[in-house]
Amino acid sequence: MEPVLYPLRKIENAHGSLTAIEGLRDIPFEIKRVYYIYAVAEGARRGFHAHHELRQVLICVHGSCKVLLDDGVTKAVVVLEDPGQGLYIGRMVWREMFDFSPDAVLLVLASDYYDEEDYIRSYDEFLSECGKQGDLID
Ligand code: T46
Repeated sequence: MEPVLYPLRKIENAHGSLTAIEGLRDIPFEIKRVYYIYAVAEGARRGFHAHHELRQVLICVHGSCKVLLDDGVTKAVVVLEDPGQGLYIGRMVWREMFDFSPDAVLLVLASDYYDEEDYIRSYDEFLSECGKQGDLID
C-alpha cells in the first residue's frame, strides 16, 4: 500500500512558524473531531484497529513516531517527524503506532465524531471485511 503524505502549508516569519489546516481545502474531508496523543510510555504500541468509515490525517506536531499501515494485502511503515506533513489514512486500513519519542505529540484530524461502532479491533475480522469490500478499500 502506498502511504499518502500531504505537505502542509508553513507560514514562516521572523517570529516563528505557523501551519493552518482547513477542512475540504487542505485535507479531503470536513474536520469533525481533533484529538492528540502524547506522553506515550516507552515501547508502547497503539492502534491495532481499522475503521469502517472514518478518515483521518495524522500529524506529529512534536517529536516523532512510526505508523504501520496495512490494507489487508500490503503493509507500509511511515516515519512521522515533520509537523509540516500529514499522513492520510482512509477507510479500512489497519494501523499501529509505535516508536514514539518521549516528547512526541501526535495530532489527529478526523472526519467524524467518536463512534466505537466504527472500529474493527480484531485483525481476523479486518481481513475478512477487506475480502468482502474488495474495491471499496481506498
Ligand atoms: C486512530 C488512532 C490514530 C474517546 O473517548 N474519544 C476519542 O475521540 C478517541 C480517539 C478515543 N477515545 C477513548 C477510547 C479509548 O477508551 O480513548 C481511549 C483510547 O483510545 P484508543 O485505544 O482507540 O487509542 P489509539 O491510540 O489506539 O487509537 C486512536 C484512535 O482511537 C483511532 O481512531 O486511528 O488513534
